[in-house]
Amino acid sequence: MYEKGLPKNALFQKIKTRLQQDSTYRSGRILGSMCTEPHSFAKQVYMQFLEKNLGDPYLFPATAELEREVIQMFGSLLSNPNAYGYIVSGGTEANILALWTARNLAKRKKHEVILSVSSHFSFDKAADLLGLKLIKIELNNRFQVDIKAVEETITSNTVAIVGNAGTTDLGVVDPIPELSKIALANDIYLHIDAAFGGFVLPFLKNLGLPAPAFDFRFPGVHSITIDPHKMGLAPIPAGGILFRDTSIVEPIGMKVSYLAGGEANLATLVGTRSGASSIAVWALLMHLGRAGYAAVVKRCMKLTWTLAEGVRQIDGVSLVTQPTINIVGIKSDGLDVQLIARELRKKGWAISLFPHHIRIVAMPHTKLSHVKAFLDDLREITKKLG
Ligand code: 0PR
Repeated sequence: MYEKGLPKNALFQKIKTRLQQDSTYRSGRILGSMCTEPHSFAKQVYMQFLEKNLGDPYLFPATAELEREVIQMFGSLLSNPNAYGYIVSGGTEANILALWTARNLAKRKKHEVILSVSSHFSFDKAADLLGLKLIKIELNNRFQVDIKAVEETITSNTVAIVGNAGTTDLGVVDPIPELSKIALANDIYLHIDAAFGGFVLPFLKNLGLPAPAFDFRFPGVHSITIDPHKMGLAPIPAGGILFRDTSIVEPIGMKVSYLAGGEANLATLVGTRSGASSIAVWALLMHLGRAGYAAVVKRCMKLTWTLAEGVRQIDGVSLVTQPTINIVGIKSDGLDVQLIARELRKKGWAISLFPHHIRIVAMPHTKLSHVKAFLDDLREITKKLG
């Protein structure tokens, strides 16, 4: 810090120069991110309400009401208008809240959680924080969790099963109806991680596409993560956690007595938290409506198919699996996928690299010209390496 502050204009200039090395969604080079340029209306709204703090809902009861309405809207999208929940900092916090709830509800001495090997690493964080043992289950030939293995792994220590609705690496949906049956039969908490897929899967049906069902219509499902700051076009931070009803979160609720409006029962991980996030998400849902989101998903799915078809036509690479949502996994049988990724990155493509495949996410900021340019480079690289 300087002794004497610098003028604002000089600082804006400095910030712009300093941030020049950052990637931008506008450049079209970001093909490996699950986030995107926030919708301009959401940005406008967000910036106007930065002072709102939902950590003290009595000071901002009207903002708290908008958050409740957002949760209701998500609830009806996910077949349960009575859902209870919060707009949180992201999928990580949402997943931690779900497992925290499951652990405390179960009231056991040992705590095991069953989930697939392709579950997001936020569950590893949750396990470390909450003292849970994760039992990771292998995948079937469709890259879903192996249901039989889940069933066989249940013990009296199992406090939760996690199902994925849109895995991070391939966008695959686990067999949620079966998981729900298993969870009900064994009286175990079932959490669904739809952090990414939650804003895609409900709109596929509108487009006449196969959409695996994953939501509260299955009675075993206790909670769902659904993140507005991924495919929801909301400014960061905006994750979402929904519980089947308000009673489920009781074991993690904190009664806070000293707030201005009296006692509050708060069941979030963080205290002070952004009200602007909830207001911006509310505004976006009202502005875009289901049709608006369906249009966003349609565009992304068209790009996904163009990409998938392009990959099929390039010698040396192939699809890991047919994409369900706007995530494409590219593998190679003959070439080293790590090498391909390195060459792509040299050419300026920001792609994600998993142990055996490259992941491309066709996001709202992606254009057809970006996909075509990427395919041209991929063709050239595989030719060179082949
Ligand atoms: N659950 C799933 C299925 C996810 O894919 C992610 C994040 C999370 C939970 C955690 O969400 P938060 O990151 O909001 O806490 N998946 C992305 C990923 O790992 C996160 C991401 C986003 C990474 C943008 C890079 C990036 O540029 O790919």
